[in-house]
Amino acid sequence: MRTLILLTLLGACWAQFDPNVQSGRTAIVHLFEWRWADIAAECERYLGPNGFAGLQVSPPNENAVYYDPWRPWWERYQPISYKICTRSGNEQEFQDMVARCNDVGVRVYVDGVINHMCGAGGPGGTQSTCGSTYYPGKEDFPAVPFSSWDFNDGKCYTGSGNIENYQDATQVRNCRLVGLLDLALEKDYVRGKVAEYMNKLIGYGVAGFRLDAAKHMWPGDIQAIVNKLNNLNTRWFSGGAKPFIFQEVIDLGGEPITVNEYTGIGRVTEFKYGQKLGYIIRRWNGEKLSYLKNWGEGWGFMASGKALVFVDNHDTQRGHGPGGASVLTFWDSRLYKIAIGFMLAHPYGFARVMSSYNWPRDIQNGQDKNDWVGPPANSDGSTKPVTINADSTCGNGWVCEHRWRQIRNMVKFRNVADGQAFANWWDNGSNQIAFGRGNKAFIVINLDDWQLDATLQTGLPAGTYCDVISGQKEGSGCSGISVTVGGDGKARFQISNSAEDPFIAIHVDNKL
Ligand code: QV4
Ligand code: CA
Repeated sequence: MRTLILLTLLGACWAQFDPNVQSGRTAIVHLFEWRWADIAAECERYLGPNGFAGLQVSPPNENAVYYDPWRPWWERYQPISYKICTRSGNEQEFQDMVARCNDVGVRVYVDGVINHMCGAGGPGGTQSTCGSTYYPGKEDFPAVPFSSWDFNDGKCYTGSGNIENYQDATQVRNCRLVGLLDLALEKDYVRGKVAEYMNKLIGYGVAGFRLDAAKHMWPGDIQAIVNKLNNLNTRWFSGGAKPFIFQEVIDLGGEPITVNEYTGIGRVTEFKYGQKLGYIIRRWNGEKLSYLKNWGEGWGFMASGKALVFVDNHDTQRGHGPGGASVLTFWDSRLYKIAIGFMLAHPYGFARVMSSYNWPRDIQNGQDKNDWVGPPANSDGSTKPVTINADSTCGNGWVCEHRWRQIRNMVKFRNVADGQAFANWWDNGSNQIAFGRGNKAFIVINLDDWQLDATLQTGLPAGTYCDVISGQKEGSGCSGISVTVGGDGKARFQISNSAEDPFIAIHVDNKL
């Protein structure tokens, strides 16, 4: 009996690390700023059929509306209430999306902005996505309701009331992040309002949450809120399943707050991953691909089972937050595909792919003047739908990296490799590398300035395999390169350094 209770408790604790995905699905996509109606359609027509495990949505709760600059994406990180009412859609559309995605095996994770409300200098009045009235100067949000009692001012000792020094953990938690009104999350009333909002979403069928600005919340406060969360909706999840939690803590070293304070609560974003991978793939600072041999914990990252990994996110792709200079994005598409390919082939962490919209990037002295530009929108500010072109790419300004053949096929590669050990590493001491996943999958990358020509142990059964980067299996043949694996598991690979995609990936589901 005692063991049973212990096991149950352990199960409950561990559950926050479990993404609650359908078995055989392993990677999620951030559909940044997408409308709920478009996401519902994307689940049914693309994400479900192509093996995506889930998706992260932009914050669904009511936010401040800004006209100067005009409808920036970052207004969604300035909550006004917990009504489900944004440019992405209303509550009914949100519910419909979650149900339709779950029905095709695709999970929904909500970006939870619970550290703060809008900026102290926010517009106020009824300038909000649902028309709720608010008074930032008085810290009054009647639609929740929150009043000045519910904010942290009394506990912040900086002159400006803002976070001024990241070396001081107390002000990072108790002061305002870029002027955003900081909630007093130690108050049971505030915790209750936040949990009520999250539980409403859990009721609709969401599978978990990204916790925005987790570094700016005390771990004990986060734990107390998580303890108030309901189990997942049993229409789609097994009884007792807990919401998946991944916390946004940017720990690149050098600050007193580290990810270790948060890994007991749930997963944590591993920001070193995209930063360091950027350095390697760009070959900056003398980095080489061969150094990827011990990628993961060997590089000082948190334990694999605690990590949420990504190449870029909505901040780092436009210079918000620290550490973005080396980060690869769709703007560097050739190297980006390699970075995503590597991430999806490698077993470390739970992986998230980015899906962006285009904006008129304007870099001056290393800073993008247009880093604020919001999603493709009509003149009334409404977000434009994601249209699908005949060649299956997206229109209306949506980039849809997750639909790029190389990326979509590597999501499938990760599913096939799920649970298989990192195996058969090879490198040339420079920028040519290869590795496999058990006897299921194998990838070879050439970023040297010369051709790769090597006969390598793949670990795969003998046969002819279709490369899933240059094409895939179609009917009884390959639309791209084919690779012949001999009875000894070896295959010869030739990759030109000038190829648009200088990498090859094969797996048992694309064997002829
Ligand atoms: C301005 C002035 C302040 C002044 C304030 C007065 O700059 O000095 O005190 O007005 O009201 C926007 C503006 C910012 C403005 C602020 C408040 O850019 O200039 O302050 O609003 O009105 C996003 C954007 C921010 C944006 C914020 C809210 O990145 O630029 O601020 O949304 O709209 C750290 C954190 C980490 C964070 C990262 C970016 O540790 O948690 O910075 N990442 C997350 C999200 C991110 C989001 C937030 C946190 C805040 O991923 O997208 O910030 O929710 O590393
Ligand atoms: Ca705080």
